[in-house]
Amino acid sequence: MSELLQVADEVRETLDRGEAVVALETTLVAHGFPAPHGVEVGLESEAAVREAGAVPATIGVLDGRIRVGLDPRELERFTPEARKLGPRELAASALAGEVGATTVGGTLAVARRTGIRFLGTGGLGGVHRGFTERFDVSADVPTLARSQALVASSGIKSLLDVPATTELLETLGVPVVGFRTSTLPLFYSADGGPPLQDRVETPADAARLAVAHWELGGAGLLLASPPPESLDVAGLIEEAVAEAERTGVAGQAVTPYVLGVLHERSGGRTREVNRTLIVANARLAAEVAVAYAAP
Ligand code: PSU
Ligand code: MN
Repeated sequence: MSELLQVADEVRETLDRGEAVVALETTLVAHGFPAPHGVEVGLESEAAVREAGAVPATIGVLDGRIRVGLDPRELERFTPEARKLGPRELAASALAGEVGATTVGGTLAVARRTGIRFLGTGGLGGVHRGFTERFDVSADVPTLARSQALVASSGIKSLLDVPATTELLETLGVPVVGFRTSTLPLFYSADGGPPLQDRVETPADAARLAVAHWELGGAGLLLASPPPESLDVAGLIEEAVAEAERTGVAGQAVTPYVLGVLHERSGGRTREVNRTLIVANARLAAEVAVAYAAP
């Protein structure tokens, strides 16, 4: 295991001192944005985590190892050619010596092995639209249900079937908690989502809730924070999802395809909102991690 999993010294030392660490994924870097914007978003997210007083641990597969904590030059290797890794692909990709970009699910699986409890992302993966015809549920959800970790996101990616995903999260016992909101943020847009029963007003309250949930043997929680800038692109999403379906784009390719179409058709506006919300969620995850680590 020690051979396969390589934790950066700074991350290891910070964890050993019981201080705040936030896991970040590499799928966003490789596939969430057209190059070179993904790397910029990754670096900005790391900077936001540091500003909040935590240490970033960006996770990905390089040179036969599952790496926890990457330097900027290593981050640049996560180009669109990188393989997208959910939890099931981690081992094979490492053994094959590929460059592997971890999704939220893949990142959580590694974070769990490493003892990292906080992660920031854009929107959680979930139940894809049209799942009754063609089953497609992101491994993000079951992996979160198995990990004692809190994920800060702007809700669930609204290109998915949001009601079906919230039902599945309930089935799996994953609390969905609004951060200063009483409705679920819809990724690009702050409003219009289903009501949430639980909300918190501060990172310290979020940390307290996570601790209580974990004390009861619970596992993952989703902390849902509205995007700093809100954009209503429901029509464009319909269009892009229908187009993916028509052109036979399926499985792991759906999310990057739809995000790409949205970025293009919105004149780059979805890309800008996506960037700001990812960085804000990285910062929020760090603030909760810092509150959790505080004596
Ligand atoms: N959030 C974003 N952009 C993304 C993703 C999340 O703002 O590209 C990625 C994450 O890596 C997430 C993945 O884990 O999409 C889910 O993909 P799938 O539905 O294929 O499991
Ligand atoms: Mn899928």
